[in-house]
Amino acid sequence: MPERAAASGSPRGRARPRVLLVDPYLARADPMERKFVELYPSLGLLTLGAYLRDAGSEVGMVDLTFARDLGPLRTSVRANRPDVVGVHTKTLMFPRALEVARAARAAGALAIAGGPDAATRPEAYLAGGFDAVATGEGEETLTEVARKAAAGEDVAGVPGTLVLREGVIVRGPRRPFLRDLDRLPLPAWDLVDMEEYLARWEARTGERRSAVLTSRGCPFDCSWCSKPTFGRTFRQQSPERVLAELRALHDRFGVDYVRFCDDVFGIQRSWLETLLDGMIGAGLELKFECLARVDLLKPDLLERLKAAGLARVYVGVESGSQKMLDLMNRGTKLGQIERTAESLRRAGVRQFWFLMLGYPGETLEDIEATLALFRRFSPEEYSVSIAVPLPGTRFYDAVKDRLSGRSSSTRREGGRALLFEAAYPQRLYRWQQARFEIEAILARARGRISDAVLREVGRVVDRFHEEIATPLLLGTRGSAAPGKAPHAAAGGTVRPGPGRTDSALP
Ligand code: B12
Ligand code: SF4
Repeated sequence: MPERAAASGSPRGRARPRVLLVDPYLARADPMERKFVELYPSLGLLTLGAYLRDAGSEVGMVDLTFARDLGPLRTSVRANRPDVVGVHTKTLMFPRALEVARAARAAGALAIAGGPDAATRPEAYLAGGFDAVATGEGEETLTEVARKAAAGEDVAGVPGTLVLREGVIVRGPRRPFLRDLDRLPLPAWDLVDMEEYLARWEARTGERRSAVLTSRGCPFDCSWCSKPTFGRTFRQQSPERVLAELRALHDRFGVDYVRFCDDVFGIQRSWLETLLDGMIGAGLELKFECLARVDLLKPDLLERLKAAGLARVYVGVESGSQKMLDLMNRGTKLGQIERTAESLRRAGVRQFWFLMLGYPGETLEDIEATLALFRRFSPEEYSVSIAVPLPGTRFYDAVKDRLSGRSSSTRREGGRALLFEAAYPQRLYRWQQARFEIEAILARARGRISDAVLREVGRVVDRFHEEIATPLLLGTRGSAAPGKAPHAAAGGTVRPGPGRTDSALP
């Protein structure tokens, strides 16, 4: 097991710690990139960079997003001799993050991992060669680690970190969350090639798009949602601080389209209204998109959002069955989904629906209800994934004895792998996903092909589904009637949990 010597820092005695931040995402190595991934620089790293600079560190960054391989990292580590190499992690970057750690350690730097994946499974990162893992919010943790490493002091016990000492994990105390997000500096955009990101967006959409985060955390409590870094806290910047960031992006980089990356955008109505008024008043003429909940997107609010530039909304619809929404502890009603989908359609705002199949308790009838809802509203964009039990969630706890042994789907499978023993076999869910795709194709063909033809194709697909595909995939052809969910009992249910915390809500 790789461990650093006792001091666990490079005693270079520098007055100013030297930190190299690394985003190990390599777009060209990601088969999903062209299809789904929307490229933005990591806001986590840009904020960390700005914060560390303010605290007196020298900060560099290697953003591998557009690189061919790890070459730029190796060059930078050799040239800059950093005290600390800080690596951002998401689930699918794990193997490359370990390679970065090896290169950092070979150059005598302390390798520390942070971000959602390292926070979820820190042990794997320590066992894989990292000297330390930061599990929560990184700003103060990394500042302290950098100072200690540059001074040659041991970083064991720093709040918010884990390290290995003689094969045993030493966990520092939990670090409290930052109280006032307005104290965060603007992201250090100069650390990445903003023009490369913006030019790619411009070539693809005609817009110069950038990402902005206005809050951290989410007070809701969906049973399958993993919140590894910010937990169930909810903190937000003031509308004035958000406006300052929007103005800077507009003035410095010509940004004209913003993606608000908040888990849920505009949780507090009064806050949102102030921000929208400010955006209209500032005359920046930005378009924007965000992720919203159907219970918060009231029709009268939608008009104001539209006036301020709303162009697209990601909506967590998840299921067309109220029973399933309740089992997921979504806290949303079918009526709210229908009302929101209708008003978005009337307002001409693009909708991107997230849908989920295979959640415990779901029967074939529930899937039919989801497809019927999808058919009724034909969202412009959507993703239908098979439920993924993420560690640390009630969903995971409920199925942990029935896991397939794989922790995530491969990038190529992208949301199509069944990672636990569910009510039905994986092939059945994949066929159901295909039905949504067929439905979307038929919806797109509307207006170009006659309605009668489309109806007939729909009928043929439904008959194929009922009489051939389902019985065949369930192995019940010629026995049980399809649609009756013969294996449903195996799915079990997840306790919906204690209900959502509305304390931060208007
Ligand atoms: C925007 C976003 C994206 C953008 C990424 C843009 C980018 N370059 O980062 C896009 C659309 C590309 C994306 C893709 C994916 N995403 Co995403 N995404 C988000 C989202 C909504 C916001 C990220 C963000 O900006 N956060 C704000 C910053 C400030 O937080 P942060 O990055 O966590 O950083 C803080 C700490 O984690 C820590 N920290 C971070 N890095 C480091 C490094 C060091 C050294 C230290 C000490 C600390 C530290 O300090 C930071 C400041 O406090 C989050 C949800 C969320 N609320 O975070 C999901 C989230 C990160 N995504 C997630 C997932 C699953 C994915 C995908 C796998 C989805 C998919 N199926 O394709 C892909 C993965 C792509 C990949 N490369 O591997 C999960 C991560 C789960 C996991 N364990 O990895 C999240 C948490 C959503 C969720 N709850 O499921 N995503
Ligand atoms: S609304 Fe639900 S799914 Fe979305 S971030 Fe909050 S808890 Fe997670």
